[in-house]
Order: sequence, then C-alpha cells, then structure tokens
Amino acid sequence: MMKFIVLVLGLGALANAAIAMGEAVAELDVNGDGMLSVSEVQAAYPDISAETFSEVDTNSDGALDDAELIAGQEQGLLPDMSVN
Ligand SMILES: [Ca+2]
Ligand SMILES: [Ca+2]
Repeated sequence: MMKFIVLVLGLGALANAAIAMGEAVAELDVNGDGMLSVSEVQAAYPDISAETFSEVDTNSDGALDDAELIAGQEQGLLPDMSVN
C-alpha cells in the first residue's frame, strides 16, 4: 500500500515538473508565439547576453523553442526557468 502511494506521488511530481516547464515558457512568451525571442528572454533574465542566446539558439532562427530552452538549461547556459 505504501509503495503504491509513493509511486503515485512520484508520477505526480514528474507531471508537475513537465507542466511547470511549459508554464515557464508561456510566462516569458510576451507575444504568445510559443517561442522566446532574445528580448523576451532578457526581459526576465537581463544577465543572458546575445552571445549566450545565439549559443542556445541552435537552429539560428532567432528564437528559442521548448527543446532549445531545455537543452540550454541542461548545458548550464540558461538558468532554471521552471516555476517551483
Ligand atoms: Ca515570443
Ligand atoms: Ca531556435
């Protein structure tokens, strides 16, 4: 019984983390296009330079999508933007 409860709580925590990630993007996404421009990122994180931004923007389209944002965080280029 305890094991079942622990498992359910664990799955719930994973789901919350995924939702928090999406909410973080949405929160920073001022114009609602689902991507983060350099100005949207810098509005929340002024420390992030244009150089860092283009390093994270691996396909060089001038905006960060979810995958680039997560990869940038995993590489330590971006701060953890998930809302906790
Ligand atoms: Ca945007
Ligand atoms: Ca991009």
